Amino acid sequence: MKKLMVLVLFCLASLAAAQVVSPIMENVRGREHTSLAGSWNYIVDVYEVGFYNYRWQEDRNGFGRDAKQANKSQLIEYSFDDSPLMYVPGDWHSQEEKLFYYEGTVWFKRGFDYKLKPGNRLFVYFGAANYESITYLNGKKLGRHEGGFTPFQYEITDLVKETGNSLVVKVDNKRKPDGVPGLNTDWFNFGGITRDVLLVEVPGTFISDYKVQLKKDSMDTIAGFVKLDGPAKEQEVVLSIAAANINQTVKTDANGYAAFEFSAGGIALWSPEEPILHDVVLSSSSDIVSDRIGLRCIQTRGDEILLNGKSIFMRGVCIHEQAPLHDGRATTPEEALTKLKWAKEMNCNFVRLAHYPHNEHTVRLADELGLLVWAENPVYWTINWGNPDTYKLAQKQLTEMICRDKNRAAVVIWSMSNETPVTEARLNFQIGLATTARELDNTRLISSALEKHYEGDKTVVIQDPFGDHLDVIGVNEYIGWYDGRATKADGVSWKMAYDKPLIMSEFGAGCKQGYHGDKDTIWTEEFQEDIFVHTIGMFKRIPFLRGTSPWILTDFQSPRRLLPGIQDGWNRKGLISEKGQKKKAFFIMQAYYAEKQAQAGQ
Ligand code: GCB
Repeated sequence: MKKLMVLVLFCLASLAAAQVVSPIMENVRGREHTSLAGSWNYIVDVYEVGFYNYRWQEDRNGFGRDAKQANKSQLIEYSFDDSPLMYVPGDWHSQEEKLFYYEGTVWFKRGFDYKLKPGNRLFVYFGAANYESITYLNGKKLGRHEGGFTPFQYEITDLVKETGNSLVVKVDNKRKPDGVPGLNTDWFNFGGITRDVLLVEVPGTFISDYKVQLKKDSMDTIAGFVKLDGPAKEQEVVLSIAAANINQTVKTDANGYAAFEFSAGGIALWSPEEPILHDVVLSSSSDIVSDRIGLRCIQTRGDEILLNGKSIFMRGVCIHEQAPLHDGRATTPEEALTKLKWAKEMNCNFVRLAHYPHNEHTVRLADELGLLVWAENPVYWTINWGNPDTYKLAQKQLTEMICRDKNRAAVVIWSMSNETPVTEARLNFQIGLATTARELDNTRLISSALEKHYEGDKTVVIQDPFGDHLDVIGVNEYIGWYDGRATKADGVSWKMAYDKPLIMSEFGAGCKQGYHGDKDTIWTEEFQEDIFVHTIGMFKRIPFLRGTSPWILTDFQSPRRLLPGIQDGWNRKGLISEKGQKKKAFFIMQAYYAEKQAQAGQ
């Protein structure tokens, strides 16, 4: 009975998600916007006094009120204006030494002036804040958002003043057993307002959301929708793609929604070799928004992955959102570009953006550069599978990720999770997520990085009941590192229970760049290199292998990695060090991918 209840709950939650048009506006940078990047005042609030202190119970907004002393005898025990400054977007650990290991609440405040044009509407948009945030404008609570890697927005049309606005954000990065991710990860829990904050001005009725992509399994039919938000919901919206002579008019219904489907025969398709993006313009009588959108078809056939009808091998690498050349979270497009260019230099056509949704600019750059993307929901290792609230949170973050990136041709895989041990509760949870993903976007492939097991000591078997629900099977393996020595790979063969493509979504070994020795000495570049050599030898014997993404492009900070003199707080499995120096294994992957590229004639 309990089992049934859980399933019913997941199904209902999935159905609810199917109604969701994006909770955030599509293509926020394509609108009139003002960045609030810069110095914000901050208050470190270890004891949560800004929120729970009895003095604030009157309105429960505490520090959110940004109170100022009204007379010289008034007691107010905080002051944003006299507090130190920190750069937003950014994490607090890399900006203030005292906060390096801090996990808790920090309050941020930024003042601004804004002259809103009559009839227009204003939103404050956050690219992400890790992990939970509560936002206030001029003393009024706008809302709460949970999940550290996806965007959220609040309308502030009726609250904004021409001068002296106070925007306060409480950000709390405490890890929680019921959170997504949960208590345990292998990356640094960077707290802060880690992505852009924008003021976005739009007309009274505006084009809030749209999807312009090829229809599932088609190479010449565009299918999608447009959604208006505001009082004038029933309008004609024109979709034009000038380069392809496309001009389609649709009429939105009483909900401001119109679906469309039309032929775009002969339109140039996007691929890693030719990452063609079309200028797409959507215009209604009150609004106009343009975007650069690629069109491509991704499918599977048996154990093959087909891009625009052609079988491909995905030459990838995993990437964390670690800054490429220093401590801290990567926050700028330049940093994202540095890392994606390293992937290109390694002859990649694919990046696995692990283990959570990365910055929108990263995905847009992948579109421009021609890199296929595996985008991942932060369901990592073990989370509280039995808790319906944890499920809703995972589903919400998945929804926010898919809504944000649904127009990016580069994204070909939605990954539900990473290394989640098989149990029944976990299976129901994940089936619910896969169902949601398909309902929201049936044009992309669904995957997950699964675990595998051995039959005897020479046969690796991939058999996980969740595999039945995936289009592409992802598997992480560490032969030579966590699993025996490098030469073990020579005698191992692989068996899979599905006629589906396999991506080896992780493999690798730790090494300190510049530390040399023989191939039997752990942490040397030679030890890591040797593991890659044997692993690649093994890959060549797996007939259903359709892609690989080694762990990982660059060394990244992780509080689990403590070995003095070697790790010092960094996971050292990077192919490139935290200072941008390439390790020997980088060149092994580069050569393997050059060979794969030559075989494919690309
Ligand atoms: C894994 C995880 C990844 C870790 C990596 C490691 O299997 O998926 O998040 O960082 O192993 O270095 O152990």
